[in-house]
Amino acid sequence: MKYRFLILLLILTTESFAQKPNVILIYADDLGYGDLSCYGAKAIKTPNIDKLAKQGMKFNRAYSTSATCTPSRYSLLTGRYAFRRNDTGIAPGNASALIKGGQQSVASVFGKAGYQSAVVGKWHLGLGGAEGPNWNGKITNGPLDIGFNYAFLIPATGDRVPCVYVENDRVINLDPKDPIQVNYVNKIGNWPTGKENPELLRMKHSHGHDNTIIDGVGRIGYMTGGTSALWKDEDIAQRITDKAKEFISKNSQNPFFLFFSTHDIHVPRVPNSRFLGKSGLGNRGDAILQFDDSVGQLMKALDSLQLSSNTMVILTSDNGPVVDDGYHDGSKENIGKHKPAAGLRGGKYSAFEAGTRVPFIVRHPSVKADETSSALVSQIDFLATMAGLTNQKYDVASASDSQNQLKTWLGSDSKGRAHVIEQSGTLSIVQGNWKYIKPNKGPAYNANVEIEYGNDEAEQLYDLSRDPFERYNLAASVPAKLGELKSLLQNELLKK
Ligand code: NG6
Ligand code: CA
Repeated sequence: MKYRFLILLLILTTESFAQKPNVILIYADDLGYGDLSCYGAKAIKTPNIDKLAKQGMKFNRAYSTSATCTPSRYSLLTGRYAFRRNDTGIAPGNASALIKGGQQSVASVFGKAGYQSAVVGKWHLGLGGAEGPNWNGKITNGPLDIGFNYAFLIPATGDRVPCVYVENDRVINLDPKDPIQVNYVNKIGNWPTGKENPELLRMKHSHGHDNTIIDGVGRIGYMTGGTSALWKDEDIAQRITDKAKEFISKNSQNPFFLFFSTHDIHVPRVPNSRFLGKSGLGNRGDAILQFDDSVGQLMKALDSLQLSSNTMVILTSDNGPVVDDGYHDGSKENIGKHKPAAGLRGGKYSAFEAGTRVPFIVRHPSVKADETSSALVSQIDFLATMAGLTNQKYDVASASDSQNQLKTWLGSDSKGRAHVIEQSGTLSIVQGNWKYIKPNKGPAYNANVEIEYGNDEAEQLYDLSRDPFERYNLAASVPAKLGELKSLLQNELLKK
């Protein structure tokens, strides 16, 4: 009897070790390297994320693949650098799908491993075939067509029309008698616009965002119809957090992958009244608190379902920070001493470090808790690393830029990648401590967002170990390094 019990115990233990780990990727929008208290922020407290970092590993040299959203997300999900295509700039809200149905994605890799996968939150990778998304019917070429089993989406961004949720392949709460019409070139219908009726705005725009007014906020693009389907900006964070929690609890008995892609802290920042005014830093700070709260709720859900010890949690951001990205929301006036990029040069859109160096936290039972790694990490490796984690073969040709960096992400390799490439208006490459920025004719500075873009017709070379803020261009004085990085980048560009 006693032995039988022991054998049963042994079987149970072996089984629980053999159980495939769940994975949650928490992907913030426009969250900067210096925006979390665990990354040194003093003016704001992010207790839930700090706890995650304490239980896991923090990376201080981790990069998104691009300084804007669409290309970052494309690379993250496919394992191919978006710059290899020429159509992956910031996608309009009615763009057709960049990842076509049937194409390999990290979700299809998880699917082969027997996982249930969900994306909840911001998509911004286009939807539909060549003609774009059919907002009033079945939306093709969406997440369900590339391996996800469930989707609850903000189709593009909070500041782009249509301001409606898509669940799986349909707009939800849509009245068929009031169809949605969208146009990104000309005004459609008779709903007021920010340009014509600024007196109707509850949040004024500072640049752009003067097209159709939805819920008192001017947006990019024109829409009319679909009144019953319109979202409420102050509810978005809780709405998607609830959907994520539902997905976790429905899948507590089987392995799952959750891509929790928050709207926070992108514009328009319309935090819920629970957070409004709480950071003292304006709406941007309040949105950070809201984001931290969402993270806390998900971690609590894992704990209460006893899933924390078998779930890998990764928290990162799609690109660097911007304070005024088009609305007067009090973020600029109230920023005080807070440094969203921890003093790194540039910001969102930039070739300089602040454009793509982002927080990156991994919590996993086998990661050494409360440690910081300086390994070179890139989000491009997500697909191959997840294939490594789940022991899956995948189509290497279509994910050729992605490397299995599981050892690095779990902390046992302290070096990481040999080099990382980042896309902005130009391309940058980081190898070891050195960084090269490819010459480019674009603007050096954008006065609207008050960010240095890093474009220069001259070559730029920086030694990030001695000059982390990229002040001294060494292109002329260290020609050997310049040549090395330049040809490294050229070789990468030649790859198919
Ligand atoms: C820009 C928008 C900005 C933001 C960005 C996309 C204007 C003036 N600016 O064009 O507000 O929406 O696109 O951000 O319209 S991202 O994080 O999704 O890449
Ligand atoms: Ca973004």
